[in-house]
Amino acid sequence: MKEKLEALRAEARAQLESCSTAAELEALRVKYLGKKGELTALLRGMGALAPEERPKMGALVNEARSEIEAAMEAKVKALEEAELNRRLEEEQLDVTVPGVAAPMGKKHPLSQVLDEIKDIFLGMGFQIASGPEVEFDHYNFEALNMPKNHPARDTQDTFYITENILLRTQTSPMQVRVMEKQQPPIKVIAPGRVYRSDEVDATHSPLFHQIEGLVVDKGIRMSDLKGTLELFAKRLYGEEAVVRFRPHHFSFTEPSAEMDIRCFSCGGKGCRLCKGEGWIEILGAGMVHPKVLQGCGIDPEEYSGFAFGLGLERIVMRRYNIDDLRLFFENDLRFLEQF
Ligand code: 2NL
Repeated sequence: MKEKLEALRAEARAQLESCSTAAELEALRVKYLGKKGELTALLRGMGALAPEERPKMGALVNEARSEIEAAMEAKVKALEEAELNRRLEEEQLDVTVPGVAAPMGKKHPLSQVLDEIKDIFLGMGFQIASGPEVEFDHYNFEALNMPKNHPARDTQDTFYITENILLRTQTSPMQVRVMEKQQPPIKVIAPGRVYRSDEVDATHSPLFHQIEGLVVDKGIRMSDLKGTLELFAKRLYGEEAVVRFRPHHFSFTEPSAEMDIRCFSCGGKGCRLCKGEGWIEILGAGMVHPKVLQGCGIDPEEYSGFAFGLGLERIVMRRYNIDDLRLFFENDLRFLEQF
């Protein structure tokens, strides 16, 4: 029996030595240490021994079991380490390989110029107002001195949702809301989308952008309008910019004017850009009509104000020499990447 045990130990040692996978190792564990394993079988065979032999033999079998267990444990460690090394080798990652650059988006040209214009007015102490694109007829027309059947309404092909609800055709309703809520001093700009039922072509779109401004306080005069807007033009077009004001008419201002800038392409001689005029129209403006102030709860005897409005697309088109408005809204990357 002693020889048998020695043979078993030697055999187990050799098989463990040559074993190379976890599955093989598990099979060896069952074979030698399992309930029906060979060591257990040997222990059972001890009944045949003389009683005084049994403790000695038992100790030997336990010694063999400990040895095989220790060898197995060592093998498990060795296999795990080998597996780890294999994976480290295989999954090697070279962190010095240059990455693939993700394509960078950028600001839409309309947003770039809008942000520039906002910054100019923020720098002059204006606040930025906002408001709904779906408006009441009251805010879009009525409060701006354009009652139903007023001829000025016909020039703005309005998208009506119901008889009294529409898509705003101008950004003025935001400013009407400011005046209703807040007593002067008021100094806001109101940029945003506006909608008109126009056929799409190179110069028309049912959606475009306006920026309006409004200043109301005691003693606001036409000279404040002119100074503010001339400063704006110089900030936007450069210190050399020259402006002029021409009389005009809007229902919500009186008196009203349009501001031109001397053509920055020909310097006033007349060219293709200014259509031979020498001047380019930039914005419309005027002193807020007393009826408009009154309607918004501001006393025109105590306060006066000026307002102005400009179209964003036209400014951006002239700046970058863009001849088709539709390019702004198609979001073709080949166009957008150029700004
Ligand atoms: C233009 C001209 C203008 C205004 C807009 C305005 C707003 C209020 C009261 C009075 Cl709440 N006026 N806005 C005034 C004059 C001209 O826009 O050609 N826009 C593209």
